[in-house]
Amino acid sequence: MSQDSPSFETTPGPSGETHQHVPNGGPHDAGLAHLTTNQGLRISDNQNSLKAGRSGPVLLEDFVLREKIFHFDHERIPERVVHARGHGAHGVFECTRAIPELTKAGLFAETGKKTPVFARFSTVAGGAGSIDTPRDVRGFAVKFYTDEGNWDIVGNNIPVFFIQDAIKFPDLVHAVKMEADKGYPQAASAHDTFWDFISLMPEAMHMVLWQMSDRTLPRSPRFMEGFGIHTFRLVNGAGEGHLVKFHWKPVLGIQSTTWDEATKIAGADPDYHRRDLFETIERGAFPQWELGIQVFDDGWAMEQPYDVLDATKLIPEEVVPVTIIGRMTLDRNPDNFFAETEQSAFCPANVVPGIDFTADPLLQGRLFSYLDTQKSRLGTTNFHQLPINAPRCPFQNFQRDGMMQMGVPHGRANYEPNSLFEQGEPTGPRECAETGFVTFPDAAQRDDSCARLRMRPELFDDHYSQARLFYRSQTPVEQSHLASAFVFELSKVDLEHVQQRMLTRLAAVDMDLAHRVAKGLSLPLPAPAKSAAPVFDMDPSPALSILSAGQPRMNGRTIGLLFAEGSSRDSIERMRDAIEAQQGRVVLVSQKVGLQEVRDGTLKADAKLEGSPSALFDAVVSIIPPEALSALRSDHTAREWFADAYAHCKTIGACPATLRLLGEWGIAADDGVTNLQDFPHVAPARHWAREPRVRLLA
Ligand code: HDE
Repeated sequence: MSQDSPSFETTPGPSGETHQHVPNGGPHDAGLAHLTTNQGLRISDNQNSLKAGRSGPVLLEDFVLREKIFHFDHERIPERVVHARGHGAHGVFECTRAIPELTKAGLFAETGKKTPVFARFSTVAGGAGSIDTPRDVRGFAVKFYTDEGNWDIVGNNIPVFFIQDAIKFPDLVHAVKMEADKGYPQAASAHDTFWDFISLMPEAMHMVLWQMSDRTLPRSPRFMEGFGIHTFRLVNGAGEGHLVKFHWKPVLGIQSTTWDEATKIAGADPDYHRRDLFETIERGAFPQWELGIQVFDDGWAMEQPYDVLDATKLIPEEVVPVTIIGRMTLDRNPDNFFAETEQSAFCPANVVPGIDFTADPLLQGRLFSYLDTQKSRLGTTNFHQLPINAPRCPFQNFQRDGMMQMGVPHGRANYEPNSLFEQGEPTGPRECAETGFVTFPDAAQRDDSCARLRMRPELFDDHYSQARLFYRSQTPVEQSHLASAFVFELSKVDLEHVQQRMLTRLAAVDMDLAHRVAKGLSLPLPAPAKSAAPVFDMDPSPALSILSAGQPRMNGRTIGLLFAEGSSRDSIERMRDAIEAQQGRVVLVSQKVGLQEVRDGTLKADAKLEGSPSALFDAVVSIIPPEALSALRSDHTAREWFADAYAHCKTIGACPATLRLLGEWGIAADDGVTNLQDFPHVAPARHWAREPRVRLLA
């Protein structure tokens, strides 16, 4: 490590990467048995403050108390202005297909090359203490600690964005966050100001269709796609550039919950997603995503009917296929949420040689914002020295001082060039024309006038074609979810002129969609809004639909198994084996917790029925003896457990006694209500044909 970089010790972590610790004898030296003050003084009593006499007032002299309270008073740091609620994990990225012909970036130079990563998933609108499952876009940010410096893909789980130009971002965020006068709603877009703004921003139409789709109700980050959104630039060793879009594809497949499920999960477990990721990693079932790229050149881009630098547009995978080049495995939870996840600072401007930006005006604004926000959130320009943010490769320059400087630079030279010599060599680092980062010279190619204009490129004016593409690429079930989400959100809007205006926008997207939403709101269907550019039909893209990919698999899913005293332990264990054989997981649920007498021994319940609604599981199965029926009959939670599983279109595995109970409760047997034998084969499937029987859909 160079003389200028902070002198942290490095030790290998489980992913083979190096993992930085606070310097020797630091505040969290695990080897130290004694409690000390921050000055290293051993503390004799951590229970009582220093008083004048046994019951006398506390003395100002008590520096141990004062130091402890002083530090506690300042424990909180400002939360992120957006993406405040998030959780993350460490892992490793492995290049599975080298692409030196496209980029000189070292992490893609050889197949098999491994790079440590830290990933953080987040909601956008809610505060740090809000819930994990609101209807919201999810952040998907990954920091690659490469040998050539840190590279961050700071993306979302949706491939497009609300706005085209960074200058609108503060307006967007103000509109979606809690209303300025009321201070509510928290973590919700279903309110006046959001839809007022959106209905005035036709460029947001494509994104709001994604937002109203099931994509914003992910089952957990493990089942989420991620996207870099913007078009970036790859540059190879010969200096040739290609345009690129980045995609993360979850190995377990994409899956979402229903809206009703998401709201019930929010009540039962506000930490559903962070718990899911943490516990899955603890169990060793490491989640994985494949990194894919869509590569195209400038000439092709110029021929498209949309502008690839417009972040409200995507390139269908059917047009430019996604090539998989690597795999990310998250295999280590943070040791400390604050030190790592909360203090992690991502920045789209963190790139490495071989990866460059484009002139996308949204991206360009982001290049400024992230560095700036860290100064107010982490309090110092030296946030890059925090272990979670520091590069794992040596780094050094002549930036000096600042608050909380951890490095102790050596020598007199703190400027460059200098002619101070040490052992015959000039002191300190020098620029490197051969291997240093060089900006790809494409900025002015598109518009050689280079006039300074507050304008957008012409193709940015088409706001509806891709929104239409998205709607028409969905299955009928997804279309009805989408229309219902619009009805729900707009039903929370008190301003009728905003509802009307939004309907004119939807009519410009697709008349069927607008008609369904208008009907749901009992409003007349207005004429479509005028489009600033011609709207055209694109070929539907099945890759944009979640359900087109088929039914979910058992791998990575959780099954709730209800049992009672007197249940057959043997049947329960056979069921568990069959589920685990397919990499599923079983949670044993009962009306009581702890060890229980069952027919052939004892069995310990993992969870109490009350507090473990079926919304927390991917499917449910019930193995109960007839004598348990009367206790279950009078238990409202038990009834809801099955009724919700049914309403959320989940598979219900039922023993004969359970079937009787379901019959009494009017829960109709259908394809998704199976016997115990069939259950493990169909369990994770959703039975959407049931939905119109249990829900009024738009
Ligand atoms: Fe961000 N965004 N953003 N954003 N963003 C932040 O940076 C910003 C945008 C995204 O897990 C902030 O450290 C502007 C698009 C993620 O820590 C801030 C614009 C996309 C995260 C900021 C955008 C994102 C952030 C707040 C419009 C998807 C969380 C705290 C030009 C490609 C990263 C922070 C994490 C966080 C600004 C638009 C993704 C204020 C100005 C588009 C995943 O700097």
